[in-house]
Amino acid sequence: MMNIRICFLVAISVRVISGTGCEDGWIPYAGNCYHFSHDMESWIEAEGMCLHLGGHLVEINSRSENTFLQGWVDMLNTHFWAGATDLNVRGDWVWVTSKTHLSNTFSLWAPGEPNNLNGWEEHCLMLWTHVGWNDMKCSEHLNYICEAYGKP
Ligand SMILES: [Ca+2]
Ligand SMILES: [Ca+2]
Repeated sequence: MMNIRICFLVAISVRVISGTGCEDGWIPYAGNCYHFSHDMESWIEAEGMCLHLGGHLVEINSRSENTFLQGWVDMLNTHFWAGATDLNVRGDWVWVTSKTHLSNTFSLWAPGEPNNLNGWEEHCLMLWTHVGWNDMKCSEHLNYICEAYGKP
């Protein structure tokens, strides 16, 4: 009887997890799925890893999506790459997935950012714990957030 009960509970919890529409290791939010990496990569390598996993580096489209993401970044207490860059045209930040220019859409840089600190060629977007959006050298190795639309 005990075994049957345990099996029943396991079956229910499996159904709840799959009911989110996200694979293991992905967190659901507003219909999309998000993966916070355990490994650290350069920005380019991070985008490659996200593609491999069935998503892209995260594109932050709204204040509510940003609040959700920053909450996890703060809780995990780790900096994470996100999917925007001005590598093509300096100062013209673009989301790599949609090709939308940040000047035409939602953006929420931390005060004083992007600052291209010390002429360090900071051309990739990261989410900084308890601070927010910062431009960072793309060759730095950071954790990264992937986003998949629907089920990855
Ligand atoms: Ca998004
Ligand atoms: Ca910066």
